[in-house]
Amino acid sequence: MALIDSILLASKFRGCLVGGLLGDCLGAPYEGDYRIPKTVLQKYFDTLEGPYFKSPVKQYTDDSAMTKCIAESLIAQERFDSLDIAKRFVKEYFGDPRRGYGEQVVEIFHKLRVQKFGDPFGPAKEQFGGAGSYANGGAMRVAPLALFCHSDYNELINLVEQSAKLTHTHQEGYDGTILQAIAVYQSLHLDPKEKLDTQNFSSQLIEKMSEIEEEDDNPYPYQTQLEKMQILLDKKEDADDEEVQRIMGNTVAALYSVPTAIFCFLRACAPIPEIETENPFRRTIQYAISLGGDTDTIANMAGAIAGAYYGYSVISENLQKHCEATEQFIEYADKLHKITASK
Ligand code: F2R
Ligand code: MG
Ligand code: MG
Repeated sequence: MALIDSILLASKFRGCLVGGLLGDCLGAPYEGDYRIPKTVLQKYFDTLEGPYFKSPVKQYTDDSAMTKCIAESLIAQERFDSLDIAKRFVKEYFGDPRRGYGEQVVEIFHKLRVQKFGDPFGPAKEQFGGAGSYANGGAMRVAPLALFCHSDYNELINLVEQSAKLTHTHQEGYDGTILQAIAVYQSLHLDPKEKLDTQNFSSQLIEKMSEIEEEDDNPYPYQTQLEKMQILLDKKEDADDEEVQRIMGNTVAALYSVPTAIFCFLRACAPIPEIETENPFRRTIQYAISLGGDTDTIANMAGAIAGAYYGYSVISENLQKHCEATEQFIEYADKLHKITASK
């Protein structure tokens, strides 16, 4: 792993949180679409990135609303506090419920409130008849915690699992959250001036997920999905979008969206046909959205990983100006950097 100095690390913190926010805001209008023509997205991004014009900001969704809660809790408590995070989720949801939350997760917020937070982990265990949620709601909000634990891998795994289990007790739900956090962690520790070795990046993820999944009941679903990703990345001829959708998936299931987001980041290191930009961060989120399905969340997760790798300086100012709460997310990143620097 490269030695990352404090200035670069601060930029990576900002890149991660702002990158995730932009993926959410820019991907949200397309959430649920089957696939979005590359020409449509090219025009959308060119217009937003071009000379600034005044227009209503693209609003963030539940992805960033819940990310905000985790960031604010870590900043206020200077430690991981599951009860505090649960309280913030509930306050945020009831204060601003129209952010496109998952259909079932809101039941947890109701129960937590009625039960006065007696057991912050209790209601999540009752979801889906006791099976727990396997969706990507834990992964989409985990970036601030990955930043907070950037210097301690074991702490990262432990706290990320706990953060997920406030809402996602299905193995695929919390392991997907861990995978997203590990991808951010790996990106933070790499020097963006050196060419990214995509095969090495994915091999390291596979190795780490095989250790995580060793302790689970089901046989290695994420490891298997990441191995498929590696084959796609290695293809001499570009995999077409239909093949990527079919193999990686683009749904709300964590298993079919977290590895997809990682694929988007790794694939977008190099040019992609019909995506005309020299900027690899923009290419990442533009590509993620073009795959359709859970566009806000896949672009959010891909954006957080890409931002943690490239740093803030690569993210277009004009794209930022068109998104809600950018300044707030920069502030979170700076505060988290300051707290972790003094830990
Ligand atoms: N909810 C959405 N999008 C719907 C449309 C939003 C629209 N644009 C609007 O503005 O209204 N997006 C958000 O939800 C995803 C994250 O979901 P989360 O937080 O994980 O929620 P939940 O409720 O736990 O799971 C979501 C769905 O997944 C299926 N599911 C999960 N576990 C299951 C299980 N064990 N068995 C069967 N189904 C399971 C269910 O369909 C859940 O409703 C993000 O995309 C975020 O952007
Ligand atoms: Mg959303
Ligand atoms: Mg979504």
